[in-house]
Amino acid sequence: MLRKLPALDVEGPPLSDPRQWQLKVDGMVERPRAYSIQELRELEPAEATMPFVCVEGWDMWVKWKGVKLRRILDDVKPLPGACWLTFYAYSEYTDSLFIDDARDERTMLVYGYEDGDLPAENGGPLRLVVPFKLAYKSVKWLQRISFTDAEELGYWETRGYPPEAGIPEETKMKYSIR
Ligand SMILES: Nc1nc2c(c(=O)[nH]1)N[C@H]1C(S)=C(S)[C@@H](COP(=O)(O)O)O[C@H]1N2
Ligand SMILES: [Mo]
Repeated sequence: MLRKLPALDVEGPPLSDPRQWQLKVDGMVERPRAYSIQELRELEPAEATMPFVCVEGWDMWVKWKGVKLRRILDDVKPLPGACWLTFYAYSEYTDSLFIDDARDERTMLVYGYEDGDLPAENGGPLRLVVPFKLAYKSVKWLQRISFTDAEELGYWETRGYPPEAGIPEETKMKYSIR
């Protein structure tokens, strides 16, 4: 039995109706578009139990369900020079990823958790999960992804946390994270 995932955030869940939720994908792409949660659920699903490591000193295995982010890249077709992605929550919370990390097999847009829907307190209806980076990269309540030619520092990164968000070596060993 896995431990329950804590709810840790600066803003708390939005009040908006999940059925109205949209993910917009824009910026330096050939085909900007929006997805409803239903449209994301119709794409090939991915399920994986992966480590989740918070900078505050907790880490655990979590079973997620969603779609691989690379599938979205195949749809929108990043333009040459689009090397970074910025992820926006409904709030002022943001973070960014280098495009190679966005294409990594393990990077997911998540709508399911432990065989159910992703709870609102953990970022439902939709969050990013980047299991090989510290969890502040894993933006909850994801509403927009924008492709850019430069790194845009995230909420915690403008407040002093490292933009690489590397997981400490001993924790990487514990979970065999490459
Ligand atoms: N929108 C939003 N996403 C966020 C955060 C936040 O404050 N707001 N906190 C991050 C941090 S620091 C952690 S550890 C994880 C916690 O995810 P959980 O609440 O599902 O455990 O969410 C990340 N994503
Ligand atoms: Mo965190």
